Amino acid sequence: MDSDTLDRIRSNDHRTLSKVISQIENDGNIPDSFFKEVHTSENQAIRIGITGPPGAGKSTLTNRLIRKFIDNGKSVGVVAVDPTSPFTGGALLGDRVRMNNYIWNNNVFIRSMGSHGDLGGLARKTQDVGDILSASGKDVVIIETVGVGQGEHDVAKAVDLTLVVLVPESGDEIQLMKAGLIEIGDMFVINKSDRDGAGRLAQSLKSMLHTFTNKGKLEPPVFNTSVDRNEGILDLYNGMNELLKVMEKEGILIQKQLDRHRNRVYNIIQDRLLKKFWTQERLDQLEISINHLDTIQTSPHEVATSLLKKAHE
Ligand SMILES: Nc1nc2c(ncn2[C@@H]2O[C@H](COP(=O)(O)OP(=O)(O)OP(=O)(O)O)[C@@H](O)[C@H]2O)c(=O)[nH]1
Ligand SMILES: [Mg+2]
Repeated sequence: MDSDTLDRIRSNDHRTLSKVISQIENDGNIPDSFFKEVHTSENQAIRIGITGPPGAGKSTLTNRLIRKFIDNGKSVGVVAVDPTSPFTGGALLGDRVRMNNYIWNNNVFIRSMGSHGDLGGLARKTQDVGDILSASGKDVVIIETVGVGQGEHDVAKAVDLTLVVLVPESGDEIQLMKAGLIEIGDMFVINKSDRDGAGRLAQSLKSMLHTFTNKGKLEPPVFNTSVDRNEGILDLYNGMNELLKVMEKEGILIQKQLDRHRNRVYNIIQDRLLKKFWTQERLDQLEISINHLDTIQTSPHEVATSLLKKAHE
């Protein structure tokens, strides 16, 4: 990683962006000094997370929002995070094709990123990629991720504003609560509102959000869209900008950024300690210790303690 690379990132060279992002994705050893430089040249892009169940219309919506942003003179970087599940693999390929419209546009950069099975690391990597896109001068960074589990929720937390996309079939309140989508959303979109049940879900969602929003917190707004038909996009776009303004005024944005900073330090240390601990030798020791039927007799706590003890010898 040389200073040329940094200059090329700052001058919005998309090929360099792509190369560096691959390196982050593959856990290439990028020195701290590089991230330090990236950090100082960050332009504070607004980071928007778009999450929701598979097939809810997140990519179609992202496409519409890209159009709105560039029509308003903003540049956009998009990361579509693929938790490498067999269910999203095919759809993601579709995303790439659909989002290809912007390939020659210097104000739009789109990338997908996989987890290689390491969901924990994905949140950290997504943050790093966000920094790179921010340093390239993008005004807005959009992170699309399928909201199905904790790992993806962590990714959703890597942003300033989380938009949860639901569809009329997304289920009742209890299911939504269970999926953990309620507490991560700063705003909600009920897409495919051309279908039955959209009005009903919007109503029950609104009353649920009203009940569950703590005093002093902002109550997340709910929008209905049919992104396929380009309906409701303008309201949503305006609503999002309005919400960002309020969040800034109320000090919520800065608080989120501080929380993120704390989390990142925490995650980086956790990742590094784990990596350092699990040397090939220790992995081998673990394998040996579970290779006997009588291992079952030894408590996992005991095995862990013994491995940890060896670490200090
Ligand atoms: N009826 C209807 N279909 C829609 C609407 N918006 C999107 N779709 C369709 O829903 C399908 C899924 O859309 P995507 O944008 O790929 O959804 P996604 O949430 O990105 O999907 P994953 O990334 O696979 O989770 C596509 O066939 C869209 O054409 C809508 O408003 N109404
Ligand atoms: Mg998608």
